[in-house]
Amino acid sequence: MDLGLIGQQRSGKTTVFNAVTRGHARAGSFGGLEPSIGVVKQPDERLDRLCALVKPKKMTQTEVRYLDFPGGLTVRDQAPDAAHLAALAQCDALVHIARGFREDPAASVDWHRDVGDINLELAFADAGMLGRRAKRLDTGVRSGRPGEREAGERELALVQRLREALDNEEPLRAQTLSGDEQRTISGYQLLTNKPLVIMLNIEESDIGKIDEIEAEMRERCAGPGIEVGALCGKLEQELAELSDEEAAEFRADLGLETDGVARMLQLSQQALGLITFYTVTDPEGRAWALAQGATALDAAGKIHSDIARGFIRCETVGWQELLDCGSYAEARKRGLLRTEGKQYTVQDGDVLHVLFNV
Ligand SMILES: Nc1nc2c(ncn2[C@@H]2O[C@H](COP(=O)(O)OP(=O)(O)O)[C@@H](O)[C@H]2O)c(=O)[nH]1
Ligand SMILES: [Mg+2]
Repeated sequence: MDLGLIGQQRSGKTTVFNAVTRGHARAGSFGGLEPSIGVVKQPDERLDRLCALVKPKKMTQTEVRYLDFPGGLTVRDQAPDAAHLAALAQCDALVHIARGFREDPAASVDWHRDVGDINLELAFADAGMLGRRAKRLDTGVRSGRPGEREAGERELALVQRLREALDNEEPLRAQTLSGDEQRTISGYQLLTNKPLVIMLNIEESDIGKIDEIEAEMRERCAGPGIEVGALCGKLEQELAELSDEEAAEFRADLGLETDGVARMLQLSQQALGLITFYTVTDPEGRAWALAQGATALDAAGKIHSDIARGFIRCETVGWQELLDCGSYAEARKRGLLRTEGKQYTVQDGDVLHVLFNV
């Protein structure tokens, strides 16, 4: 999962990036527009507890990559760099770090305005992309052979529909598209169709009001494919430099209940519509990300294509049920370890064991 950090200049993107990656980032070239890339193992308490029970030799968390670009997305006198937009288009979701701290008393803090500005920037990039596409399709339709012409006309109609949506200030993620239409635009390098997480980077003195702040954000920004949250980037960066125990203690002293970084990861996963399932046997306990609504066969395919090909059936139990039972044997005895077929819709938190034959 690749997450691209976006926002105004000096909104705290690099600060949050450093907090998330705990300084273990692969430093890109900071001179040009090359992003820094940080690979983060997603903390997962459920996996920790499952591994503590089953005691596999190895524990593997899901991985998330964060991309941090030098500069912001709104450059006052010039359009955002095309390479920057193209790199963002490769991401699975965008995380907007909005400025909510008052570092400089003279600077105005207005996260709602900033979110609007950045969304406009993304919509502008998409409108440009679709406009160029429309021009090319139009030429193709005029000169193409009859068979090609029909496909071109269909695509052109779709592109025009999307352009109208943007003109009406609707992001593409709010559009209902068929599977075919989604496939068509998947190669377009669009941005407003991506899931979006808006993280407000707040002042340390506001951490007591996080719930209130998030409620207001939800009210003003909610929409399909959008998640909102608040964190204090500077504080999270400081906490990231401590050991887990020290950080937990510090957090408790501050009355900060949630780990801002873990929360951002969780919101990203929610925006992407992903669930997590587990495979926990010796030698490895592992968490896997899967699209909501995916089947046991899809899950098997994530693990290995051979396992999907030779799929016979799977056994599954909820993570909490397994912990309550204390062992697979006990879960089986109590009838909680169920046998399911290929078409079973995997639930978030399922512990799966696929039986296969190759
Ligand atoms: N007070 C305060 N300052 C912050 C916070 N996050 C970032 N900053 C400061 O804002 C400035 C810009 O941060 P940076 O992460 O480089 O922003 P970027 O341009 O978006 O990458 C730096 O001086 C940070 O120390 C925060 O949560 N609170
Ligand atoms: Mg930066």
